[in-house]
Amino acid sequence: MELSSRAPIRKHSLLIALGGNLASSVGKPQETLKAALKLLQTSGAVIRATSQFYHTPAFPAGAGPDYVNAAVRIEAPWGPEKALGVLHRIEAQFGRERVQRWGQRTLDLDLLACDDIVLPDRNTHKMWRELPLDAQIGRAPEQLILPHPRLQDRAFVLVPLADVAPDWVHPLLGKPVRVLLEGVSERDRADVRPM
Ligand code: PH2
Ligand code: MG
Ligand code: MG
Repeated sequence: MELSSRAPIRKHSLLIALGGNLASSVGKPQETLKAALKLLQTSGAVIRATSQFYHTPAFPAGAGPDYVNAAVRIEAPWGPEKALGVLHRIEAQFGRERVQRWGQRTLDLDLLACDDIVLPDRNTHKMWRELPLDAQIGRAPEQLILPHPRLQDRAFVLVPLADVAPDWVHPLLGKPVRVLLEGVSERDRADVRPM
């Protein structure tokens, strides 16, 4: 088959949150995060922007050592499911074990958004987005929800995200990251400290 007759590979713009609060085989969380960025590149992603690295208190409060959090904006020929697979594979390479929801971890790579894609649909998304905090602890969605349903709630996600994609508009909330950040408390924002 001739090259020109193949369907063109679609590039996606992906927003990814990085976090960790336990040492891995490569060292402290910041070293793990840097190594994960390299693996994203060798997996075929082009990194368009990397945030500063931040120290953040574990959420929920008291749930272990402080985290290092960051965010990246990448371009890659991966739709949401494929991207999730790549992220899980990289997490596994750094010894991530999925034991406890919101438990301590060496590396957490969360897909925050893929272009303006909404998954699985607006109504299901709204249900997960508006789930009260106590219900969130006992219920984890089985299907992929995009944009990440907690994105707008957490300073440790929004502060780094504002470094890499301040103008990305949430397709359901209709607000750019810069404005979503104004929705979290001054106190939560102050807890996110550049390293
Ligand atoms: N991730 C969690 C649970 N708690 N706390 C902070 N500070 N940063 C995180 O990335 C984080 C968390 C679940 O993924
Ligand atoms: Mg997470
Ligand atoms: Mg995760």
